[in-house]
Amino acid sequence: MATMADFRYDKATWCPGCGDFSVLAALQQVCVRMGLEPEDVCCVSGIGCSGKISQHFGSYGFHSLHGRSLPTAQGIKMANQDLTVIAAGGDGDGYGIGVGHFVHACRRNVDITYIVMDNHIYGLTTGQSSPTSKKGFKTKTSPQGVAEEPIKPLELAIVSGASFVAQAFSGDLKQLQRLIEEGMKHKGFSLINVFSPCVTFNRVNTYEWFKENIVNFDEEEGYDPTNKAMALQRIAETDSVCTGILYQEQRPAFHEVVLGATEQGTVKVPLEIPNDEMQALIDQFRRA
Ligand SMILES: Cc1ncc(C[n+]2csc(CCOP(=O)(O)OP(=O)(O)O)c2C)c(N)n1
Ligand code: SF4
Repeated sequence: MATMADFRYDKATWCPGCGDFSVLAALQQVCVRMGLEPEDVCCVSGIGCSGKISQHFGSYGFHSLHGRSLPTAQGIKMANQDLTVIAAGGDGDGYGIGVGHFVHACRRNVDITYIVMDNHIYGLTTGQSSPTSKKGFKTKTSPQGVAEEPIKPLELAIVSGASFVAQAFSGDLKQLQRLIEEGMKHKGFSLINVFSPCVTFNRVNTYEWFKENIVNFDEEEGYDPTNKAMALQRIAETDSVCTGILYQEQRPAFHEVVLGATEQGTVKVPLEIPNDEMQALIDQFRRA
């Protein structure tokens, strides 16, 4: 059985105190707890400090292009449903350049888990505003304060059809682990947006700030994560500063819909095409 050490690869190069350390540790612990082996898992990331997670995590990995972790991860899952596929990256990566892929992944419901390390800033490129930066936040690219409204990833995910939407905080490792595990067990697309403070470039959304402001829906009496209207209303009431399983619904995963129960992903299909099938294909083109 695999141990934490089996899910370690190289030494993480994040700044001391970066929230991403907790996300990596939680993912490693959950994989061990779920009895997975490194060869059962594939971690796909985009570009950014957070995107380095696929180098630090000791499973199959793919460090994809900026904003492109989701199409890559979905392709891997469709090719091989036996793999547990994790996509991971930052708020800039996923909700900026990658936001179109995000919306389509939500409605498609491919059985992957998407972990976004949301620090409300671009860390790797040294502190520009990101799509989740709050209005008025002063950064290198917004010296007078961000002028736009922020993207709301939780609401966007829910209205786009995501079947599992959760939010966690790097400062609460226990809940973070539980939510990642629930997301990985969920059959379909799961988003875990993690408040993961950038201690170097974001001096506003700090650990202390999150601790003071977060409302934990897992502990809220009467909160029903299967009630979409309630989820949207309560998230808005906390200005999205909430944690827990926020929304969950059961519906078939994409591979079950398009491949059916008996068909397998392309990785299991023999490489050779029988001559008669090839001839039929050529004839079809000749007729066209
Ligand atoms: C096509 C393209 N555009 C821009 C960049 C530059 N770039 C690299 S990382 C990044 C932002 C990363 O921010 P975020 O996703 O929030 O991750 P963090 O570093 O904060 O973890 C940008 C703009 C790039 N690598 N590729
Ligand atoms: S710059 Fe920020 S996000 Fe990047 S490693 Fe350092 S603390 Fe983490």
